[in-house]
Amino acid sequence: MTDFNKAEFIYSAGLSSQLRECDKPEVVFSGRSNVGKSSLINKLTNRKSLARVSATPGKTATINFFDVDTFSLVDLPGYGYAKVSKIEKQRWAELIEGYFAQNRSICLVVQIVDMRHPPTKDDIDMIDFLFSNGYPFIIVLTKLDKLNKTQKEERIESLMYELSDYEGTMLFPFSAVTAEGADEIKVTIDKAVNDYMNEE
Ligand SMILES: Nc1nc2c(ncn2[C@@H]2O[C@H](COP(=O)(O)OP(=O)(O)OP(=O)(O)O)[C@@H](O)[C@H]2O)c(=O)[nH]1
Ligand SMILES: [Mg+2]
Repeated sequence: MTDFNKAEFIYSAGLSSQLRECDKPEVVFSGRSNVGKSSLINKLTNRKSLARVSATPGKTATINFFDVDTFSLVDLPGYGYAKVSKIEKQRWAELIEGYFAQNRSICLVVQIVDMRHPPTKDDIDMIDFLFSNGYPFIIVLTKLDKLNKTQKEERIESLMYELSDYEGTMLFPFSAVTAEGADEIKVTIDKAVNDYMNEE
């Protein structure tokens, strides 16, 4: 099993033209602004502030790359935040679309959804994009600590309907506060990296 604690920041890209060719398979973290992408990366790597976290949505405005042993973690800027300027939104779209348009070595996309609410229209658009283009992906349901047991069960049941078009998608409830779910996610990432390398 990979030691996720040995993670290091490599670089940030603010424009897709700044993206470097991949030298390692990439595990990509995608989700709407403020959903907890950076917090998940910090929890998986056991670091307080490897990826920057903020109470202000729209914190991650660049694509940030972190290396962990044989693979890279890619922190995407969040989509769907209403309060940034149109120009800023266009730059984010250019960045995210530009990233996926490149022929990158993506071994897994970790799509993050707030467990308290049904997926937003933007979430569904993103999941649709991943599904229809055949990207390997899992869904991490974050902020689990904000739900009690009954609420948790209700949300899981509802998600079965909300995500019924994407059969076979694995769901991982997770909390960046309690770290519940972190080990399962790490095992899944590890397996995706190994499967990807064995295919090559
Ligand atoms: N209670 C709780 N709060 C969380 C959890 N994950 C993230 N948060 C909080 O949610 C806020 C946003 O977290 P980030 O990790 O910065 O979210 P992000 O998706 O990287 O946001 P952008 O970079 O803006 O796209 C912060 O205040 C976090 O502390 C969680 O599992 N539980
Ligand atoms: Mg972030």
